[in-house]
This record gives sequence, structure tokens and C-alpha cells, in this order.
Amino acid sequence: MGSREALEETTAAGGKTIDPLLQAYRWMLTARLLDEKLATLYRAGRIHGGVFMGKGQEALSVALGQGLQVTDIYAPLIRDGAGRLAFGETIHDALRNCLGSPQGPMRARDGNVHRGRPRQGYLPMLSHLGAMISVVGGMLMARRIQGKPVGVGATCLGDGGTSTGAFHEAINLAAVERLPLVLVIANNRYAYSTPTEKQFACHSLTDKAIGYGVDSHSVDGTDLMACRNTIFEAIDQARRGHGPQLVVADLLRLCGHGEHDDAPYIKDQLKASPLGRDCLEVAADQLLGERVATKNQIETIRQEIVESIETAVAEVSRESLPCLTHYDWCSLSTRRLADGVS
Ligand SMILES: Cc1ncc(C[n+]2csc(CCOP(=O)(O)OP(=O)(O)O)c2C)c(N)n1
Ligand SMILES: [Mg+2]
Repeated sequence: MGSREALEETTAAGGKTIDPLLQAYRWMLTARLLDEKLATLYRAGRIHGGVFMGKGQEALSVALGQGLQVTDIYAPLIRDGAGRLAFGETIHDALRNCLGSPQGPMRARDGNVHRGRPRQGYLPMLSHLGAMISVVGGMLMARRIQGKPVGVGATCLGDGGTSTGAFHEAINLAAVERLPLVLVIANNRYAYSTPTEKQFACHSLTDKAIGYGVDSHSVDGTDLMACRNTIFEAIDQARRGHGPQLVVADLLRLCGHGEHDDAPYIKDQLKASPLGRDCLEVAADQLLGERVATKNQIETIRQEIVESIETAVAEVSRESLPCLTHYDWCSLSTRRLADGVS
């Protein structure tokens, strides 16, 4: 089974091959524009609960989704729209979930980010920070015990999530068991409004890896090419039996914690620093520099994405909502419903 990247080469729209870097950019831009559309729908009262955006984290996110193989396990977090698309989620599925369509992956039981297709190795997230590490670790252990091909399991976390007990227990066990786990940390300098200096006292989050006995990697999270190189290397190391790999990416969240937060606490000094670069702009420059695309092609891609999002919103909006009194609201984990979930 080839990587997502190899798959793209052969299955790009219209049978044409597409450069993996350009494909990464396409997913990043799709995620950004879809997030913006979701924010608009939220403000219009069509999405309930919350909308959490990945603005500024698309390069890191896409690199993980793109580097994994289709048989691997992927557990994204709230800012991983780009990675979700790269791992195979459709725009329609994302919209269905947020707009409450029973045709969505969680059949209208969730309104935003707790969506996935577990049988395809794409896990719906638990909100409790750090919880997904042990879920992925458990799945890897189960595959190992059952004698099945184990593959790689990957999940994402924020800087805040590294201070939880769940993080400690899960990474410790993964290290002891030498699980092929890739843990990607987006150090965006804040957990909601709490800055990193109020979260932990170590110099760098990679220092934590030493204590657990796992390998670590640092990367500039605003740089698409660097993210792809570093994360692909981490995935490769995990696949080759070198145990858990901790990747720490430095970047900033270029938005609030959620659409309800205008983030006045993010310091101007940080925004003006290299951390505050917009990874989409950096990626576009890289495409031009590598002669992978021209400015006109990039603009055409943007127009195509806008069109596909608008079409998807119109189509999903026509899908009927569940009838509150007659819909079967029983848990998706029940055998009757779970068997029907792909
Ligand atoms: C165990 C736990 N404590 C608190 C929360 C509430 N909470 C949700 S998101 C968040 C901030 C997360 O910050 P970080 O991990 O840095 O991720 P970021 O939002 O910056 O991407 C908090 C405190 C939670 N979900 N789980
Ligand atoms: Mg954070």
C-alpha cells in the first residue's frame, strides 16, 4: 500500500498527476476557505456549539495527513482541517457534520470536530486534551496482539495538551511498548489565553521527549516544505521500529481559540515575529520558487476550491435534517449502528 502522496500521483482529478507539494497547498487552501465558510455559517446561526479554525496551522496539519498511508491510524484535533482532507475526508462530510445532516459521518450526533470514520483508521476526536494518544496507542497495541499489520498511528496535540496526565501516561506507555506512534505538537504559544510560560517550565517541549525516552524533532510550523520533510522523517522512523516520535512545531494560531474569541491576548510582538508568518503565503512562495505552479495557476486553484465549497454547501443544505422526535438517536457505538458506519 502506497502513501497518500503516491496515491495522489495516480488518482488526481481528471487522471492527471499532480505534484505532491501543489496537492498539499490545495488541501491547505481548501481547509482555510472551508474554515472561513464554516465561520460564516456559524455567524448566520446555522452551526451550533462552536467553530474552531486551523488558521496558521495548515502546513503542519497537511504534512501529517499527507505522510500517512491509507492503512495507518490518524487522530486529528480541532485545528486539523487540512490533515483531515489529506487523509481522505471530503468537503461534504465536513459540512454534513457541522450542519447536522444524518448523512454525515456521525449521523447528526456531533456538530463540529468530533467526526471520523474509525473503520478507515480516521478517528473521531475526544475533546479531553491528551486523550487521543492512548486511543491511538491502544489501537496499535490491539493490532499487534491480533497479529495484524500494525502500521503507524498518529495524533496531534496543542502545547496545552502536553501538561495533562493523559499525555504523560499515554506517551510513557507508548515508549515502554515502543509503539509506532507519531505525536505532533502544535506549539502555538497559547492554550486558549494561557501563554506557554504559565503552562510548563521546560525550555522546549522536545525536552519532555528525553524524560520519556522517545525521539524528538523540531520544525518551523509555518514552513510547508520543512513540515513535510520533518514529519515524513518521523513517520518513517516510527514505521522502521524506532518507537514513538515526538514532533514539536513552532507557529502561531492566526485566529481566536474558536470563532467566538477574537484573541486580544496574542502579543503583537509574536504576531510580528517569524512565528506569525502565514503558512499559506509561505507555501505559495515555495510553489513559485520550486516552479511547481504559477501565480495564475494558484489563482485558478483558489477559484476552483471556492466553487466546490459553495456547491457542497448548497447540496448539503438540501439534505433533510433528522426529525427530532422520530430519529433513532441511539449511540453510534451500538452494534446495530456501528455496523453500518464505514
Ligand atoms: C483535560 C482538558 N482540560 C481542559 C479542556 C478545555 N480546553 C479545550 S481546548 C483548551 C486549550 C487547548 O490548548 P492547546 O492544547 O494549546 O491547543 P490549541 O487550542 O492552542 O490548539 C482547553 C483548556 C479540555 N478539553 N480537556
Ligand atoms: Mg496552544
